[in-house]
Parts: sequence; C-alpha cells; structure tokens
Amino acid sequence: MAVRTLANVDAYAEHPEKKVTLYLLTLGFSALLLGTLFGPLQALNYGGIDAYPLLKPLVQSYYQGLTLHGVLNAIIFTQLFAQALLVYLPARELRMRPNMTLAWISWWMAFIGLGIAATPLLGNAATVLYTFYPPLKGHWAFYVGAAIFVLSSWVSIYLVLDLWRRWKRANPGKITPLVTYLSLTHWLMWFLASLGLVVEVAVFLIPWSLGLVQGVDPLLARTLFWYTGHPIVYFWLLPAYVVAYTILPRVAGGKLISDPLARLAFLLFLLFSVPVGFHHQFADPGISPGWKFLHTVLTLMVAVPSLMTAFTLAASLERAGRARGGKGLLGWIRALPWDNPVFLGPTLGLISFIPGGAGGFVNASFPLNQVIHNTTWIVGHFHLQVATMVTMSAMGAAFFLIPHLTRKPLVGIGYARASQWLWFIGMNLMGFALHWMGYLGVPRRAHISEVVGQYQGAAPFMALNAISGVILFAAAGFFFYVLFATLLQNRRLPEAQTPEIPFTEVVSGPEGNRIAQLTDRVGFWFAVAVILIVVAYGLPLIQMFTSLNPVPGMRLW
Ligand code: HEM
Ligand SMILES: [Cu+2]
Repeated sequence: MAVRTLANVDAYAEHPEKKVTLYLLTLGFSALLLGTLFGPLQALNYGGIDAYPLLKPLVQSYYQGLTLHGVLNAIIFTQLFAQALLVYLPARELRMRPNMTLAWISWWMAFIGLGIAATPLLGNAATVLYTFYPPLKGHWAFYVGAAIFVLSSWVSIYLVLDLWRRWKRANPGKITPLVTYLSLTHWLMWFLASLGLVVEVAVFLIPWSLGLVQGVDPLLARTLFWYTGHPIVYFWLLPAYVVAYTILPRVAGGKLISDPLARLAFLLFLLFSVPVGFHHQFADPGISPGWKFLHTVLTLMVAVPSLMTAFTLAASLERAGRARGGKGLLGWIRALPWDNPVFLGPTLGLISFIPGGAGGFVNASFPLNQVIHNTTWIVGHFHLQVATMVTMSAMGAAFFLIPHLTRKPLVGIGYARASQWLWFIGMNLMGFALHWMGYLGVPRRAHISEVVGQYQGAAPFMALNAISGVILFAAAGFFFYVLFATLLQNRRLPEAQTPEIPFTEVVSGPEGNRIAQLTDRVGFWFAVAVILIVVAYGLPLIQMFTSLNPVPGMRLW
C-alpha cells in the first residue's frame, strides 16, 4: 500500500515524457500570456486610443511592445506548442518513450535561448520586430538567443525521426500509424524550412551584430528570411491540423472520414510549403517577375491541402452530427457538442480559417498583392490564421492535455467556454476591421494613434478595433484563468481516472490503400521536396550570393 501511495506522488514515474511535455506547454502558454498582453493595446492603437504613455518606463515604445507581441506569440508560443504536441502524441500513439535525455535538452535549449533573447527585447535593445529585417540592427543576444531557441526544434525533429525508425524496425512492412505520419512529415518539412533562417542568422546576422563584419545585404537577408518565413506558418498550422484530424472528430462524437486523405494533405505540405517564399517579396526589387510568378503558382498549390482539409473535416463533423441525431441540411451542426471547450477551440478556429484562407488567396495573387501589401489587411489575415485557428486549437488541446498530463481536472469549464466564444468573436471582428482598413490604405506596424487625424475615412472600423480589443482582453483573461487555476490547484484525479488522449477512430483506414502506401515512402518524398526547393530557389540564391551588396546597420529607436 505504501508503495502505491508513493508511486502516486510521482505522477510521471511511468511516463517521464509527460513531464517534459508539460514543461514545454507551460513555457509556451506563458509566452503567449506575456505576448498577448500587448494585443489589446495594439487593437486600441488601431482604434485611435493611445495607451503607451502609461506603460513607460516598462515599455519604451509601441514598437518595443509590438516586437514582444510578434516574437512571443508567433515564434516562441507556436514552436513550443509544436514541440510539446508533436513529440508527445506520436510517442503516445506508438506506445514508445522518446529519448528522454534529448527531450530535456530540447527543453533547456528553448528555455535558455528564450532567456537570452528576452534580455535585449525587454531592455529595448532589439526593437526590430519579429522579422528583424536588416539594416535595422538589434543586440547580438537577440540573434544568438533566437538561434538557440530555433535549434531546439531540431532536437525535436530528431526525437520523432528516432521514434519512427524504432517503430519501423519493430514493425517491418507496416504503414506508419496516422499521428506519427503527420508528425513526421511536419518535422521533416520544418527541417527543410528552417535552413533559410538558420543560414541568415548564423552566417550573417550574428557576425554582423558582434561587429565581425560591417554590413549585411538586405535583399539576401530578406530572401533567406522568407525562405523560412512562409513555411514557418505551416510549421505553426500543422499541429492545429493534427488536433483537427486526429482528435476533433472523436471529441465531436464521430470518426475521421479518411485516413489516407489526411496523409495526402500532409505530404503536400511537405512538398509545397517551402518553395513559395517570394510571395512575401512581390514588392521587393532584385527578384525578376518570372521567379515571382513561379512562386505564385506554387503558393496556389500549397492551398490545395488546406482545401482538402476543409472537405475532410467538414464531412467528419457532419457525420458526427448525424450520429448524434442531427437531421436535415443543417441540423447536424446544432447536434454537435457546442458545450465542450475542447470541441469549441479547434472548431471555431476552423470556421475563422475560411475567411482567413480566402484573404490568403488575395495576398498570394501577384498583382492583387499590390493593393494590400504592408497594410493592416495582412494583420487581419494572419490573426484569423495563427492568432485564431492555431491559437484556439492549442487552447482546445490544453483543455484535455493538461488534465491528461497532470491528472488535475479542468477548473472553470464555464470560463473555458466563454474564453473560446469571446476569442472567436473578438478575432473575427478585429479581422474584419483590419482587412477593411488595409483596403483603405492604413499601414500595418504603425503607432497610428499618435496621428489619428490622418485616417478619418477608417473611423468606423477603428471603433470596431477598439471594441474587439476589449473583447479579446476578456477572452484572454478567462483563458489564462482556467489554465493557471488548473495547473496550480492541488487536486489530482485518481490514477484510474486519468483522462486518455481522445484519439479518433477512422472510417476508412490506410490498410490496402494505394495512396496511403505511396505516401509512406517518406525518404523518396523528402527528396522530391528538396528538388522543388532547388528549382524554386537555386538560381535566385546563387545570383544573390554572388553579387552581395552589404550595407551598414542602423539603430533608429
Ligand atoms: C488578444 C489577442 C490579440 C490582439 C488583440 C492582437 C492584435 C494585434 C494587432 C492590432 C496587431 C497589429 C500591430 C501593428 O501592425 O502595428 C498585431 C500584430 C501581430 N500579432 Fe497580434 N493580437 C493578438 C494575439 C495574437 C496572437 C495569439 C498571435 C500569434 C499566435 C499574434 C501574432 C501577431 C503578429 C505576428 C503580429 C505582427 C507583428 C509585426 O508586424 O511585427 N497576435 N496583433
Ligand atoms: Cu506566406
């Protein structure tokens, strides 16, 4: 008896990977908490209300806050969530333990890298936004910390590859299980994708910020940045898709319609996520329109797996709704479990992804981009994508993952529900307003509340921004209350009641399916992905590397 009680005290004895997952998740959500604090203030700014004089001396400028917002939310939180979810889920699915030494190394690298980068950010020595385009020059610690943080994700790549290889060896001839397949393609894609950023930071920005070289070529730096900068959004998105494909159907009370289609979508992401970055450089000089056009076409290709996803998931949810007794054309929608916050997060996120994705087509269409480039339209677009779809899926996942990892039951389910609805409403209102203002020509990344008079035509939409800022502040408050009240309580469920990960069953499985078998040739597809990248980036990069034109850095803040 005594022994059993003791075992109960160390909740992680049997599953040490739970603890490292919890650490990654908690660090990620803490970054989100700090980063999100600035969001409502930015929304007020775009509503003509200036709260920044109140923040001095803690925060020196609007732009310092915006740098923290972008870095903590879009880089730190997203990566940590991917590292937590997409190592843990495959381990659980395969019933195997990841290499724990390396798992902890990945956590420490993330933690230390974050600490190093945070110091100059908080000290106003790297107010360069999360894109840190040269010649704006931040403190070296910002680049060094960011590099260590990103390299931590390479350890996660290795962890999943290692799990997969061990499983394959033990199960020769079998098709990779679904969650593991999705995670594996995600990590392989990220390996290829991250190379641009790693080269930009290691070869150019770090030596430059340390004073070892005098200048950096802005065009090459931006090209390397966007080589990673587009696929990084799929790196953020795919963990949300894993939740949507492999968990949501079960939570909705149904099954995933098709396992092979899910694999095919992720395979297409592996192939087409990277060779598209010039759609962020339509307005850049020094890249010929032919290359920009090629990237436009490839960008439209990478929309295909998301369109597929829309159909597969909508069909799975419809099936779930009908299984729950929903009748008629729309009755299945009402029958879904709208009172379950685990369902609400990813589902409301997916709904927001529809207008979000539509805007993405506009952004990607070469000439149309001229209308909205660098306006608030872009901010409206990606808040529907990353700040809604990805973030809400992570919130939904936290509602079941944290009880699963800690055996602590969710506290305040009503607040959890409210947080999801308010986040959804707030983001969609703000997204609408920012799109419209962008269309009217209001620039993004601007402390416009200092010059309100200039944008009178946008007044109604500015009012909407201010309102959505207040709604989102409440949404964030409710969510973080639930999160931390759950984590900090002492109650634990008995061992036997540990909630399991609600992995979905599938209607049509991979066995004997041609597509599933083809997709499982991971090495071959990886090689195809490399070839596509060489085709889309090889020549332009060679040209840029052989005609470098470095310019000195500046600090304008
Ligand atoms: C309370 C919720 C949030 C609100 C009200 C909010 C609001 C805003 C606003 C108004 C801007 C535009 C600032 C400007 O261009 O000057 C902005 C920028 C941005 N937000 Fe959010 N946001 C929120 C949450 C998030 C989340 C959860 C993420 C990502 C996971 C995110 C990622 C970003 C990024 C990447 C930028 C661009 C930063 C830049 O241009 O350098 N935001 N946000
Ligand atoms: Cu992009």
